[in-house]
Amino acid sequence: MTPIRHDWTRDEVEALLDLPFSDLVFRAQQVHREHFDPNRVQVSTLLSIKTGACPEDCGYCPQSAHHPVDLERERLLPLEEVQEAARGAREHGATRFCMGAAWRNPTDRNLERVIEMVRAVREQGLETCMTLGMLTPQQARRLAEAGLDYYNHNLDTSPEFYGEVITTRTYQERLDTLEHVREAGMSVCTGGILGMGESRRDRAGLLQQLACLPRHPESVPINQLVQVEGTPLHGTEALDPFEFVRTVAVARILMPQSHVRLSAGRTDMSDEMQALCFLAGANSIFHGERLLTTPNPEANHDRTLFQRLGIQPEAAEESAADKQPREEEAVRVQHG
Ligand code: SAM
Ligand code: DTB
Ligand code: SF4
Repeated sequence: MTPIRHDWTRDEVEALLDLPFSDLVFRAQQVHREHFDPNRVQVSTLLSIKTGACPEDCGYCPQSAHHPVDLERERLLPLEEVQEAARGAREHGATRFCMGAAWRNPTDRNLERVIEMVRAVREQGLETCMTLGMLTPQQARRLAEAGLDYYNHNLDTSPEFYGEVITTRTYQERLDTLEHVREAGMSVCTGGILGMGESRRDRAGLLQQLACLPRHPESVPINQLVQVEGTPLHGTEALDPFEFVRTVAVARILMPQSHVRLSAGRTDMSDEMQALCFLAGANSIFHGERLLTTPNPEANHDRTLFQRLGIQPEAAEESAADKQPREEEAVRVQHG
């Protein structure tokens, strides 16, 4: 069994990314089969509960108020609309409902409203995830008490490249929120974006940060940049698809027990590239025709792709296994 490590060096991670493609994918697939059924993929659905006018200046994001993007802004959605969207997601086979808000951080008043949303979505039998920006320890505790299962908060890239993409917050602030989420007892969803003009060493830096967290994130979204006109990163040279697959494979090797999510950017990927990502250990996707503000593949297309590859959607109870004590904790208990 592959040992669970939290002490990867940047050079070790880069050496994995440098492996011949077939050797790398073979290793990733071996690790994948030790921990997961290779023919099961977890399915989540996304809803933007508050859209646009964000005070942050993230260079990739169409929702930033700093960029001249043609985007309809929306205030925090009424509870009924969220309930209706969650019902639709469940009917389409999603087991987790992820709600995103274009905030730097929620105010305490906003927090009250999103807590009602968490309760309502849980009542429909779905797992819940939110991404609302930075949280204080107290806000994280309140969300956890309301029953929020996952919190998404991406590190996005390496610490060195971060300042090239975002200037309104620091990497350390991201790490701090992840710590608050973990301490409150929620499952952590954190990953990054590829294709922003970063180097392979930056991709190694992102993966090293994720794999050296005190406990691996339960969910690791790997996004490909969705290029939106008006954002500073629009026009960035596209990433070689094999480089994307390599990064997925190394995420799988470093974090053997985590769900690795093939996230944004699937509309720009061929079916063959997505199949390579699954082979490299990706085992989660966003399903539904919209991500937050940009398009996602049509539901029918995904259904057909799953059928062609013999993939079954994962049942809710299987991903709930995330909440069981895992191998790394069991080991700590034994020695501790
Ligand atoms: N405002 C909160 C935050 O930044 O944490 C939550 C919403 S934000 C839109 C969630 C994540 O979406 C970002 O961390 C980023 O990784 C991803 N994202 C945003 N725009 C993207 C794009 N154009 N392409 C790929 N991923 C993107
Ligand atoms: C994540 O890593 N990707 C999702 C989710 N977490 C919140 C967001 C992707 C956003 C893509 C651009 C948009 O649709 O606005
Ligand atoms: Fe705001 Fe999040 Fe977009 Fe950054 S990524 S501009 S914080 S919505």
